[in-house]
Amino acid sequence: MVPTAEHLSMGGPRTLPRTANTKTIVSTGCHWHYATLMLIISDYPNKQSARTLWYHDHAIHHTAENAYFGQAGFYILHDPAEDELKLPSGSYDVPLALASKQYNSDGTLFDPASETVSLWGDVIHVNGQPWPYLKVEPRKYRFRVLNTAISRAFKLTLEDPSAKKVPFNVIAADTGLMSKPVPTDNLEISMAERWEIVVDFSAYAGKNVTMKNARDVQADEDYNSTDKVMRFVVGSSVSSTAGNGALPGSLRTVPFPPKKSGIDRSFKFGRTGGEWTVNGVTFADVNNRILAKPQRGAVEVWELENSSGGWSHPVHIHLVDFQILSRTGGKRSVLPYEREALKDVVLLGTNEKVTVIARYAPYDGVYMFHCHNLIHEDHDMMAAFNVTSLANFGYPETTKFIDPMEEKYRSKDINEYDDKHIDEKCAELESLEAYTEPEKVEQALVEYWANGGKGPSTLVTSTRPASSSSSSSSSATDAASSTTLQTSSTPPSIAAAGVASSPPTITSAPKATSTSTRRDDKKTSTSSTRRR
Ligand SMILES: [Cu+2]
Repeated sequence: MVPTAEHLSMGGPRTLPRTANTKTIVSTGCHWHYATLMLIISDYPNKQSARTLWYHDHAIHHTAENAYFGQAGFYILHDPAEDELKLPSGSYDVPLALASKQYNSDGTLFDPASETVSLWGDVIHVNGQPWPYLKVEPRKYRFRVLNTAISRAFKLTLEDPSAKKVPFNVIAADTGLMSKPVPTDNLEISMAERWEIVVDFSAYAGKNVTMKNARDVQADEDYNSTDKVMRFVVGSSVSSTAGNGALPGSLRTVPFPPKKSGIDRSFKFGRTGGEWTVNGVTFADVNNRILAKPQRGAVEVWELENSSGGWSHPVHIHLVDFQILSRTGGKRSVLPYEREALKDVVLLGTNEKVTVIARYAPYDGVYMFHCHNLIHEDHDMMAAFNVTSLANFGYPETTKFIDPMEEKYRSKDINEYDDKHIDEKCAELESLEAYTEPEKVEQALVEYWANGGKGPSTLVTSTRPASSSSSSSSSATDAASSTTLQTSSTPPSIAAAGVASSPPTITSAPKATSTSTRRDDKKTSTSSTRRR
């Protein structure tokens, strides 16, 4: 049994204001119908625009192993505006959760629990299957690509049988649709990022299209077959032409934050004394781990710097949707599709410095930001920021999530899982009235800051008494897609794509990547297990 704590990685304004618990709230194997709870608690923050969210375990110091062993899944929101675009839908809208695993010689999964540096993995999974294939029709598909790997970033390409790159369009990111489709022939996706792409297979009827991963992605360690991801086996007939038209020239008006110059805060993601740190602080440093106190609703520019040498760090900021303004110091600039997107994760490549702008709203309270290499996060590259309250705004919430260590939010042992106890717990959660009217809160904050921050400006925690409850309905939610990917046990014919015709043989399995002893900075940047 390992401790778990849920986290809906939605980054958007409605992220749960939870900091990591230090005690078990539920244990693996318990009766925990996450999706059911979502639906029962109508006030769970589903009031976001259409987007591909995901949830994963977030128990302190156990996030990597729990997510790695499967406590992760898609959580997809739809909305009418997106439906009107007539994008590929239904069986032509396929979530693809990438991962990278390492197996023991007896076929069991290697346990990353004692890993402190990175778990690269040499076996690429998609939706839980190693190197699978998917039968597709010769038409357009929407793929919601999510990287659930705990340490590996991908740079994806699609190749036809002659190894020629297949072009595609990127249409959406972590927080939903981008401004417009961005054509590309490669896609960089680091851990926890979501990028949605539309691929047109119409020119490939009867052929295979293979999703490949580049070599030498950032500073990640390569193995024999980590350049292969999955294959699309394109059939010869199309059973429906719905959603198969030309992509719209514009997808939506993305709510980018108002422009602002200057840098409000800087954070260095580094390696200090054998620990992964943010500005030299680890999450275990309870008294110092709140590194910022943005005022509620304020727009801030944060500079994120990778100062750890030969590593990359996907930085995830809870609560907010941010825009990537600049990327300097490394080999890349802001990528073309990143320019059109609002994000909740951004990859800080080797030596890179990235600036992001966001409105710290609508909720106040303590939120985390951390590296989404989950090994780094567990050891202990995570910090917090406290969005300070503005009093007297008439917010409807009866509950202030200022202190996650408040007794009523503390982890508790749960032993009763019958309907009665579940109903009681749901009623208790519903009574918190959390997130009931985010639109009103957003509006009040925008007006407040549009007036230069004047008005009811006391930066204190509201002491407003509880208001009567107001109800609201949740948006439609989907459980993880039921789309099934086949394993490659009966591989399709393969032309000259340079891919083995059966699950590729691993000729260079990972050496002991587990390093229970912490290494110093110098050693980690020249790890002897590296391919390069
Ligand atoms: Cu990291």
